[in-house]
Amino acid sequence: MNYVYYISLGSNLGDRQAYLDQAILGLKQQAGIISVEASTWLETPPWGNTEQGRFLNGVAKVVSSLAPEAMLQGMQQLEQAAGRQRIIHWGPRTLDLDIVWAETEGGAPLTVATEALIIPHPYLWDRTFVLIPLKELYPHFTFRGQTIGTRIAELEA
Ligand code: PH2
Ligand code: MG
Ligand code: MG
Repeated sequence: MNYVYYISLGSNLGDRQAYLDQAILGLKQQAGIISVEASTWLETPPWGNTEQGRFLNGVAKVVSSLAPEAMLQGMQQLEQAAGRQRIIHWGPRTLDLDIVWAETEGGAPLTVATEALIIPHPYLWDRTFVLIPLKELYPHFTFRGQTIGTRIAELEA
């Protein structure tokens, strides 16, 4: 069975575009990955901890035979390859990859709630830097009875 993962990518340190490009390339090269489609990249003000530089953000749609835990491991390898240091929670980072939404190829939503991984991402529905690129790849996405377009408009109001 294959899974469809929607992965949020972000960088606000160093050559942000290069880290993101490298991450997309790295995803494509991993075992168990069937396809990778990236959104356009957008520059966004920092959300949460606002005392840091602007981010470059996007979302990738990844079709994969890997179960969520294995998918996460591969993503963490890519973060480490980008020299990611975990010092400050929500602090500056060279590369952050988060699974924000996942479903089966048949379209059945996947939920995971372990110490290491929560799907859907707890802040999925609160962050325009995730929702705007996600809408590009998944225009008919709905969550909690609301369309993604309506939610973006609400957050931007
Ligand atoms: N990631 C965070 C915290 N704040 N803000 C923006 N604009 N983009 C991010 O990717 C981001 C953030 C924690 O993961
Ligand atoms: Mg994150
Ligand atoms: Mg993360």
